[in-house]
Amino acid sequence: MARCCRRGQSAQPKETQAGTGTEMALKVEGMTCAHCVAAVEKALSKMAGVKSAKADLANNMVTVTYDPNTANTADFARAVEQAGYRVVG
Ligand SMILES: [Cu+2]
Repeated sequence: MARCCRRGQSAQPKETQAGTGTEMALKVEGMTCAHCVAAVEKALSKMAGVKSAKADLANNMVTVTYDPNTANTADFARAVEQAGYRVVG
């Protein structure tokens, strides 16, 4: 079995307000294939208050749309790390 996923340390995410819900762009290190993208999206999507998570392998960005009253943004980096990746910005 290919070993494409790695573990890493945490970093501070950036936060921006956008329309309905709040949108946060996370730069995630370690995504190397479609499986990685799916794993990161799944880890974030299943969190309480998260409306959607969209990962872009080309630029290593993950856009999370969430309800700021429900989701704890500090947990996003932790969820990404538990999936085996690292949030770097
Ligand atoms: Cu992968």
